[in-house]
Amino acid sequence: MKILVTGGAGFIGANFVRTTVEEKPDVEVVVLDKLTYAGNAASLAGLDRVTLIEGDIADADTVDPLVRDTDLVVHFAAESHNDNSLNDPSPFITTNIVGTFTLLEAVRRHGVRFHHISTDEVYGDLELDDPAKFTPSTPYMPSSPYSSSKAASDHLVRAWVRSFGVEATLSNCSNNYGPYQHIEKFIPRTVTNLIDGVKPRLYGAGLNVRDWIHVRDHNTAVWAIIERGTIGETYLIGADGEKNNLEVVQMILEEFGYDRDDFVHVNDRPGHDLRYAIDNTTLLELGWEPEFKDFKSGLADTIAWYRSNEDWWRPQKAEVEAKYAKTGQ
Ligand code: NAD
Ligand code: TDX
Repeated sequence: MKILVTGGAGFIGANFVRTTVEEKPDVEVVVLDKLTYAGNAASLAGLDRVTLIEGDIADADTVDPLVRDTDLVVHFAAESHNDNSLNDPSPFITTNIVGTFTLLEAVRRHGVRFHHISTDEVYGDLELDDPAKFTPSTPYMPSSPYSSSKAASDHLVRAWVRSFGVEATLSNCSNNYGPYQHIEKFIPRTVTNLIDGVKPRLYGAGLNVRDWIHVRDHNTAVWAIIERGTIGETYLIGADGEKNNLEVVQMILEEFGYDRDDFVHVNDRPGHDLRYAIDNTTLLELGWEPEFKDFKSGLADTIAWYRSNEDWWRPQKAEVEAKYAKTGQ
């Protein structure tokens, strides 16, 4: 079986390619990745049965022959960072919306199976004191340019299923953590700051809640949906990992052996979503189960990975922090 993985040099995509190559000996992988600031060929180093093609998912001439020659497209490629989308929304529109449209047209032309990776942020946010969780029938209410561009892409996929009979499934996952995550994101930023002796930065009061899942569990769920999911269905991926940002910073500080209060409050994110939480019932019905049920030990593994892989992240650290300095974060 041949699969085309878009965004396979990014955080979740690279972990997906690694797991796939290790665990599915009959699968050959082609990665299509633009290698933006968030893509890193080094995340795929040392893998057999993987070909990396540098190219843009919004370029039909690049996409068409690759889709024609594959059995399945797993679509991870995106502009993925909320803070960047507030500074400049434009690449979010081109990649997340036009890019998804371009892939959908190609799978429609060639009759290829498609799995679309999306986010729980399309549902907007929940109140902190609301016991509700997101389900596949929660109305879309995205808050940021990032989440609204992902929402648009989800709508395109469903329309191509219904109008053109494209064989697609969708998944909306909660916040991932694990190895190979870009250091602009909360957990790796905090960890690499502490490695550098810099205090973690907490946006606002730090009471915002995220539903953390280990990236490996996200990817085993994606395979469960590809293999056992129903065409046209949307599956929510989450592993009951709700924590507020203050708790996460304090757990990381403790893992480093520092005082729990050794962080600074910085400017809040404009429009900052309060809480995300996933009801994963339909995914459990596919027989999927998370491996990383203990956030503390998954976090400790992740911290150890960043400590031993400084070569991978160091080249980006100064630039990432210079960008945050401009917004007082
Ligand atoms: P990432 O930013 O780490 O990686 C994105 C990858 O896409 C990079 O390798 C980048 O070079 C590539 N890319 C960007 N624009 C491209 C283009 N026009 N053509 C080809 N490649 C392009 O992102 P991530 O965190 O790995 O997220 C992957 C997917 O998962 C995204 O669709 C995101 O919306 C979704 N998601 C992420 C999370 C999370 O917690 N990180 C949670 C739920 C869903
Ligand atoms: O230094 C920080 N301090 C801080 O308090 C950073 C970088 C973030 N935060 C807060 C903002 C959020 O409440 O931490 C939380 C997590 O922030 P991000 O890592 O930027 O993630 P988030 O905005 O929640 O979005 C992530 O999960 C859903 C991914 O980046 C998205 O791609 C995914 O769709």
